[in-house]
Amino acid sequence: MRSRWLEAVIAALLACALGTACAAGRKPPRAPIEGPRYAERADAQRFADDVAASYGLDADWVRATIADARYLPGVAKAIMPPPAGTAKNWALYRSRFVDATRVRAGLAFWRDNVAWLAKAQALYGVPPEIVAGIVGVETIYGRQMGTFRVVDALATLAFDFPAGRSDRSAFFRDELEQLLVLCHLEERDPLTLKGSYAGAMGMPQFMPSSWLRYAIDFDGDGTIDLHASGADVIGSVANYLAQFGWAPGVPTHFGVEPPADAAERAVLLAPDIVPSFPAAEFAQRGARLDAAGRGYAGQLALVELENGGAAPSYVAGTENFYAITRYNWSSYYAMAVIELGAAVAREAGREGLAVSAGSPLGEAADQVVGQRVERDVRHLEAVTQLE
Ligand SMILES: [Ca+2]
Repeated sequence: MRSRWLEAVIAALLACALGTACAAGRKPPRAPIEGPRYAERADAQRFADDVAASYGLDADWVRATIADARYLPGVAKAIMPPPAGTAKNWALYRSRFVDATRVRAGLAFWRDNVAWLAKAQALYGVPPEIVAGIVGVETIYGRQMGTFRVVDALATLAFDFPAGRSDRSAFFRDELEQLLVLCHLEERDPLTLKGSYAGAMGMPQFMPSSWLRYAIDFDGDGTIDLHASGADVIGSVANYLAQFGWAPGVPTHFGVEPPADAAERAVLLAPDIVPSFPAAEFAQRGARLDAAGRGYAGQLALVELENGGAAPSYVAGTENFYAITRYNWSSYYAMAVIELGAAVAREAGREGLAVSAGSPLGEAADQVVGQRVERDVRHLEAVTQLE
């Protein structure tokens, strides 16, 4: 059995090496090349039995689901880190994510969802430009949500995590487990869900565990739809950031010139993106904050963004800059979200699409949000009981 499995893997890898889809690099191919199913893998079936027993799920359903999952060579390839020596480059990163196409798509998303953006801001304190920035950087507002079957992607990374980088198979086994729980609770077919090579789903690219814990039915139609409902996407992203410490009314960052003295600069850079110093200490160590930063009462992080061979860029990040990195652990990501969101908000302002707490959803929608909160509480109770 094992040798047939290996033969199939080799055949699939060979097909990948010859195909143009995999040659495109880290972008997911349109039609992923499929390797063998996990039906014959004893470890995968043991996993299925364990999950079924742990959560009281239908063992036949779990076994059949895992048996249908396929090894995807493109997924194993995409999870590998960029080649050693690839210089970080904020200017290049920014140009990929803050461009005219994305801003235009962001404006359309904003226009379609202005009342939901307002509602999310009122309920969670997360500004519309941050929610819009995240959805834009993740998927260009739903245009690139991933073409891999999530069960295939997660099974590949759970059972055949590639050698050559730190092993994260335990993380992906957990996510595969959470996918099964999610599909059981929400009565979804796990064999039809599509996502990224890492198993992230929908417009906001939620992993199954995040979907279970933070996704909400913001429009109250009875289902959480992160693929097509702008309302559910907006409510879920705002809820996620709120749960990870978003502080309403606090800016994400301030302008700063770093200390000229290398030793002082090193002290401020040491905690990386964790806000660790008051404005006064920035000043004592020779950093020059802008006027708003000098008056800020909270802690700050000196964030350095490399620009390849050119001089780095710096910002002073607040707890809200840090909150955005809980969505994706990268200061480059957070800065792209902030700048794309700001660009979309500027365009929306020009069109008179300002979001204010008073943007009307209407009484009926307010009632729906109330019902939603009750349903979310029941949903969370169900998840907690399963755990
Ligand atoms: Ca919904």
